[in-house]
Amino acid sequence: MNDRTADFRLSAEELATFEEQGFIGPIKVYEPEEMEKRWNQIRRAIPDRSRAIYPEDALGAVTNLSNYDRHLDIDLLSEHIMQQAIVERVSSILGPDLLCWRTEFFPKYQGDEGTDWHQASTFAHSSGRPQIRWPAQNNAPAFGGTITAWTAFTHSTRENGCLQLMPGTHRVMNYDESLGMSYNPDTINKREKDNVRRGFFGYDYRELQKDPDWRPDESKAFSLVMQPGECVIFWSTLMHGSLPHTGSKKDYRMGFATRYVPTQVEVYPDLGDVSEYGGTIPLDNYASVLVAGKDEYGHNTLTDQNRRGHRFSPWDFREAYSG
Ligand SMILES: O=C(O)CCC(=O)C(=O)O
Ligand SMILES: [Fe+2]
Repeated sequence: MNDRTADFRLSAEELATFEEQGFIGPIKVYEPEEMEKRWNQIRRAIPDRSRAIYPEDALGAVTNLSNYDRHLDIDLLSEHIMQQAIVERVSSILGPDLLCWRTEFFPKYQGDEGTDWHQASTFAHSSGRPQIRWPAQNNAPAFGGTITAWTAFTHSTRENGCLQLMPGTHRVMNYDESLGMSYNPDTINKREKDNVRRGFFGYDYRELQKDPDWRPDESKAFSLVMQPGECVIFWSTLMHGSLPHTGSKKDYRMGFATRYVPTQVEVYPDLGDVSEYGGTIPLDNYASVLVAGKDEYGHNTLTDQNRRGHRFSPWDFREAYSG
C-alpha cells in the first residue's frame, strides 16, 4: 500500500459544492516546474510504442486512439493515475474501491478547433457501443458517467484552447449516445458551432442531441485557465468542451484526462475491440488498474503492473481513516 503523506479527502462543504456544480478545481497536483520536468520526460517517451497496448497499425489516420491508455506503458503516467491528490479526492466522491479505466491526451496545437460541447454517460457516442456500464441499483448516478481528472500538462489559457465547463449541468443529459454519429475527418478544423470554431475529432456531437432545436447555452460557459500541474475533477456528464487554439505555435496546450469508476462498474462490457475515430483497437492487452481499495465484484480484467513492470499499488483510504 502507498504511504500517506497528506489528507486530500473532500470536506463536507467541498462535496456539497461538487454535487451542486459537477466539478471541483483547479487543484494543484504538481508544482509548475515539476510538471514541466515530468512533461518533458513523458513527451520524449510517447513516440516509442514498443510496449503500448494498442498496435500502431490499428490506430487509423487520426490520432485520438493513439492517445489512449499510455499509463499502461509509460512509468510517469502510471505514477500520475495514482497521485494521492487526485485519487483521494475521487474516492471521496465515488467511494474507496476505484478503477482507472482510461487515460487520454488532449492536445491543442496552433489553429486547432475547440472541442465541441458534449456530455458522456456510457461513452457509446463514437463507437456505438457502451464502454462502461453501471449496475442498475444502489448508489449509481441517474445515468452513469465517469469521473474525469483533467490535468494541465502545459499552461492552459483562453488563447491556447483551455477546457470549458457549464457548472451544474451534470444531471440532465442533452444527448442520446445511442443515436450514432457519422465520422468524417475532412470536417476537422473546418466548422463553426454558434460562431465558435469547434468540432468533435471528426464527428458532429450535435447529431446526438435529443432535441435538434436545442443549443448549448454559451453564457453558462466557465473557462478553466490552468497552470501546468493543475487538475480539474468533473463528472463526464457535465457539459464540457474547449476553446479553439488561436495562439502561437510555441504555446500548445496538452491536457491529460484520467477516467475513474468504482469497481462495481463494468468496463467494455462484452467488447473485444473498440472501433471509433477511423481505427479499431483490439482489447486483448487491455486491463483496468485498481487505484484504491479492493475489487469485490470481479467484473473486470485488472493488471497490477504496467508493461515495463512498474507496479501499481492501490491506496487504502478505508484503513487509514478508520483509526
Ligand atoms: O480537452 C478537451 O478539449 C476535451 C476534454 C474532454 O472532452 C474530456 O476530458 O472528456
Ligand atoms: Fe469529454
